[in-house]
Amino acid sequence: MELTKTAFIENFKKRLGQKYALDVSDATDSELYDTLCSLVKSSYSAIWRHTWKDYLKENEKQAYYFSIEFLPGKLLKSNLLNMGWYQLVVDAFQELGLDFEKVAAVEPDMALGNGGLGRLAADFMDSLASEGYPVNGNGIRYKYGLFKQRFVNGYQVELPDEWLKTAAGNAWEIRRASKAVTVTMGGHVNLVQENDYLKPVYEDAILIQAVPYDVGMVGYHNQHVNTLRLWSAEIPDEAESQYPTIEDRRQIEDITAVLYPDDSNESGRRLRLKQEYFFVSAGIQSIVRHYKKYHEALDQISQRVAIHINDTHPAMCVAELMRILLDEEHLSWEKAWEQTVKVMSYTNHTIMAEALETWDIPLMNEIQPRILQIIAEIDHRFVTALAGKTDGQLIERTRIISGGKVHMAHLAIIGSHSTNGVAQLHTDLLESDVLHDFYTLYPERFNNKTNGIATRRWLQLANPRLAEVIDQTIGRNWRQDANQLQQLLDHQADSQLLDQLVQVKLANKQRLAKVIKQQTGVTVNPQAIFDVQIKRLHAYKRQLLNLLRIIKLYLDLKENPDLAIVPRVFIFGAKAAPSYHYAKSIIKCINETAALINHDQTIQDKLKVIFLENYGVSLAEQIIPAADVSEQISTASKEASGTSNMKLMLNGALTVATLDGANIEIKEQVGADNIFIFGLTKQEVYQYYQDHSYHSLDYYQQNPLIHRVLNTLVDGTIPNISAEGHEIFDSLTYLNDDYFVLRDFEAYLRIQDQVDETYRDQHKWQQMSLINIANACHFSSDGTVKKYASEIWNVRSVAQKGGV
Ligand code: 26Q
Repeated sequence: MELTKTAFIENFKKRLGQKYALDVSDATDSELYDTLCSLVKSSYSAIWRHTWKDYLKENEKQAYYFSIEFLPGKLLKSNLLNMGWYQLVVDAFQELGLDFEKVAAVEPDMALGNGGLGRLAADFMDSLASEGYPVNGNGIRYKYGLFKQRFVNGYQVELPDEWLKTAAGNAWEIRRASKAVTVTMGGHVNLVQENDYLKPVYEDAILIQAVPYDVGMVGYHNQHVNTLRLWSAEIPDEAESQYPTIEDRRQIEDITAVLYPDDSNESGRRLRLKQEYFFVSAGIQSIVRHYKKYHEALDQISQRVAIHINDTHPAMCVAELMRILLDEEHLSWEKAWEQTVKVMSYTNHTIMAEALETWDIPLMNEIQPRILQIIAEIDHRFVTALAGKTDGQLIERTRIISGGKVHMAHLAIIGSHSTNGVAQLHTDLLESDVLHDFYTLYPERFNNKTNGIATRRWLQLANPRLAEVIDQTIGRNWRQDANQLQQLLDHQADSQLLDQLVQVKLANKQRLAKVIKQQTGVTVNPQAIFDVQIKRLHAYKRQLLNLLRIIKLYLDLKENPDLAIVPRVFIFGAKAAPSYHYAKSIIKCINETAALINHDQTIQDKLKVIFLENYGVSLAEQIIPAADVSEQISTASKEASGTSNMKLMLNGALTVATLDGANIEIKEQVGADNIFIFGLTKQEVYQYYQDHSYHSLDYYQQNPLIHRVLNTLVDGTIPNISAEGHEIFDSLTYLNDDYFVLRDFEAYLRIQDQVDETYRDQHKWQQMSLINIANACHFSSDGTVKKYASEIWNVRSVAQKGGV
């Protein structure tokens, strides 16, 4: 792949001429983008071919990461970086008189995920390729990704994300019609005795053509390209005549039309279950077909194949592999089950009880009757095997089918050899509480894998200025091995370096200030503290705690305009699920508070509140490098891990945090002096649950400050929120404040005072920032996937690392 700038320019001009019959000076950004992608793609396609051919030659065990969400964002820069072309292309574009950033901005975000879980899957794909693991992704090619968010009168409005309709389309995918499989859904099934097995005979079932679109996942400087395979639902050619009406066609095409927004409260949507079975069945069929091409014995499949179930959404993998091994390959139940459990592993991403997925039995029967039969048989054998050996109530609590519902987490745990949480505290809670019954049954299956982030995207690409300063300080090896970032710890006293960190942060804040000006019209002062909370809008994440403090500061400044506070710009980015009424009310209240404060001349530059529209991967890449303060303030025990905490830390922000999720591990890494911890602990939260001694109304009635702040929600101080303000007021008082916002309020104020005080000592602040950057390497997803590979999947790295 050695390439010179001159050769690249020549290739580029030639390709542009071939594709569009244009000279560089006449082409649009979109045409330039498309040409560049096409060059990149043809350059890695030979490596891509070799990668999977080598797997075969070496008879490598391969793993498949099944996830209903992948959230890669843009891929151009990431591919250029990983191929070692980045700087060369930037230079070449400059020589051609082209604006590389403008051309790169043409690419639509691939937003096939909601947030943490989908982005984690994308960071894992980057790390798996970069570490040379034979691991491929399996998901859905949604026609519409996560909705686009607009604010109208301060309210969230959702628009469709038509990412495939943009001029650029998806330049990275390859449609592989030849690899299509047929997914069977609906109808009825009868088991007919044939020779020595039962043959399922389907009646009135619908056949769906599952067509894979493959996206290359390019490893960093290692000649290794894995595959992200995304499935699209189509009408099978041979069945064209069976689907005469437009309605029938739509039924099929709808399956992969839209990504469901994270909505843990609403369940039972038939289309969602169809999506789950569709990509599970397509993926498993394609794995088995591939396996059979090169291996004989399906009763040994676990030696060559591992399948990962990312949250419960793909939990039907267990039943689908059983179906194929039983119905199509005629293995005995015992053999099939033994292999299935060895093949499967499962990650849990939530402890919120209401988010644990269940499906009504009649619905499951309607979507795929054979799968329900198999799940019922797994359930029956589970109960029978335990009967008499364990407490009957424990069996009732852990069985897969109960109360008229199929419990997907139970299916995933019983049908796999590994269940992991995503941060130590989360795993502890699974073992001691949420999944305690399963832990008593299968203690050896439980393990922790703390989440991680891809340092290539979140530092090298998002923050090139910081990356360069790091290069100058410790050399470039950290680009290949994130652990080297720890060497920065030897430079804590280097005041020249600390000054450089200030300059980098300032430049990044200026860049973000431009984005803010463009999007909101508000001018922010880059000298102020940039205080950032970016994550989905959820009651447990407590954006409200942040808002109440902002209101308090506003009231203080109105009372005393000369109050000496360190100026702050509060920056929010968050989408609310369209049906999550309460979360949308919080958005409205933040927007109205922002309007009030930002337009109040007396406040000047001391306080600004910015809620950026349409938070997503690309916006995160702009915000994170500019952050001074990272808000990680969920109610202790509720945030399974969090990953924006890791990204912000890596970019030198200091964390204000509760002892929740991975925040605890961040604290362990940087030390208590280099993070701002406050609030209830998990133990204290659980104690309140036990003794019911929390009465939030008392805090409102007895604490004058809380009284004054909450009143602004209902007394007209903040305009245009009469309905929303009352709704939130009531939730915090009469409805007893489920997430302990009022309980943690004063502790939050105190810790934020400490933040101010520390910021005034810039030397101290920059030192703390450096310690955070250095220790963020513990949260590199390269390290995380190595543990998945060796401790769960038993796959090995097959690529040699290249240079930096
Ligand atoms: C549920 C029902 C119907 C439709 C969709 C859903 C749905 C979709 C997405 C439910 C949940 C999700 C996503 C959950 C998620 O992102 N969880 C986060 O996972 C991160 C990665 O492990 C953690 O860091 C976060 O703590 C966790 O909240």
